[in-house]
Amino acid sequence: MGFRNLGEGKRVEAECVVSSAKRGRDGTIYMLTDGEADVEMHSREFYKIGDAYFVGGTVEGGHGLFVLKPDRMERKQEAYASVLRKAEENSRVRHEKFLADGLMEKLRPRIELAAKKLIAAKKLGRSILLKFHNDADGVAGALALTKVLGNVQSHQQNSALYRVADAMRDVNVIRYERSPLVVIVDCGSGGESREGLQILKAGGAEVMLIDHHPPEKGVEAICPAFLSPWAVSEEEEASTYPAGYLCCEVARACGEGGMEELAKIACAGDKSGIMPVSDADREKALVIDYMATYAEFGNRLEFYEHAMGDKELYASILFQARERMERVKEEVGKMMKKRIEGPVAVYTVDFDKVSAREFPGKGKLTSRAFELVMHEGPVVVLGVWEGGISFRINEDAVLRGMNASSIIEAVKAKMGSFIESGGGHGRAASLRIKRGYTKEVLEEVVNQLQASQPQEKQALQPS
Ligand SMILES: [Mn+2]
Repeated sequence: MGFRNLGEGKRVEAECVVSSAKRGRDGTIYMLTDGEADVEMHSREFYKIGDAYFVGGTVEGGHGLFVLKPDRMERKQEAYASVLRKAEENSRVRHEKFLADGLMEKLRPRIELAAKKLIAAKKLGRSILLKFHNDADGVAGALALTKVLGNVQSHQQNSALYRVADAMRDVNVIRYERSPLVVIVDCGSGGESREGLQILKAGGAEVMLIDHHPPEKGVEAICPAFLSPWAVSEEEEASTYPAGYLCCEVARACGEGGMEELAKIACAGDKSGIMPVSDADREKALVIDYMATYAEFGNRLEFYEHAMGDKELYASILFQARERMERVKEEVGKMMKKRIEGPVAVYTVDFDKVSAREFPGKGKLTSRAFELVMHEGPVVVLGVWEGGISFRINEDAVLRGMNASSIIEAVKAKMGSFIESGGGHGRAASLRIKRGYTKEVLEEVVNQLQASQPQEKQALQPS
């Protein structure tokens, strides 16, 4: 018999978890939850938040203010999982979303599952590690989740992949926690992440993945909560639902208000058109991108909140970021070379000749170059530097069969020993190349793009 329908003098026995503790006038005031309901308990003993017990006792008090007077309190850690599961099932979520298009309707159960898990995790004082990608989308998503979770441990992840090395570090962080939940935002599902996730899971973590990068096969099975538009769609459009936006929907489902701004920053940062964004949203995304490029691994979220709230700092970063963008745009334009005439034109830009330092990063530089030619019919732009190639492909070219991740897979299959890692979306992706082999790999990429050119007869009419 649990903590529901308490009454004065009633005898209660239940498996429960200590969900909070605060100092009272005479000892500690604990809150116990059995996953369905809560009850207060006053005690001079020490009980740790997150520990599971079997409790027996009598209810005292009345008028809805009941306190449990225990006569039995026994550690029973094996009860934790079932109390947690009940708490998740009993979490109430809000159903209305910012967007209710076909894809989002299909994603609704996954959003609500993520929300229930976060509500229950918060309620049970569960240990949470929040990992977020180092760009505006990842940061906006993580900020949205902290509105629900409060001050949890958060680490910036300076890669879209979740590598084995990341897993090793994270397993070390969580190894003394019981039932840790690791939430990964805007990274971690793409190619070469599965092995890392597998190790993270083996290290004791429950993994919640909130990402919109095309997932590597087998990733979903590792994550009890897998919130990815690719889970419900195989179309390229799945990539246009940014992870930060998905996090805002999760936060809303948890009952948080005021998520619209963060959702729009995520959309502005990832150049997604699913929500209308203003110049102010774009500015904020630019400021976060700039900061995230310079921030070290493991950087915490408070840093971003602080800068967004500090007018002088914000204005100064915005000024620097814009100035850098402008200068780089000019240089990039001069450096672009057409490698293939068409039907799908292919351009390359050698970034080793551009004076950009860390910001904008190579992906953003490629986007700048892409913006200069993206309206000139079907195009592919390759940003190239020693050790990497970044791909941008416009809609017209995708319609003609060009796909960045397929090209990358073909190149990997042919010269895998030169490739460190590679993957991404169909329209935007990147390759990391072993030092000294960039030229050879670029030639192969260009050959693949040549081989993928549509035959004149099959070429689509311009839409
Ligand atoms: Mn993203």
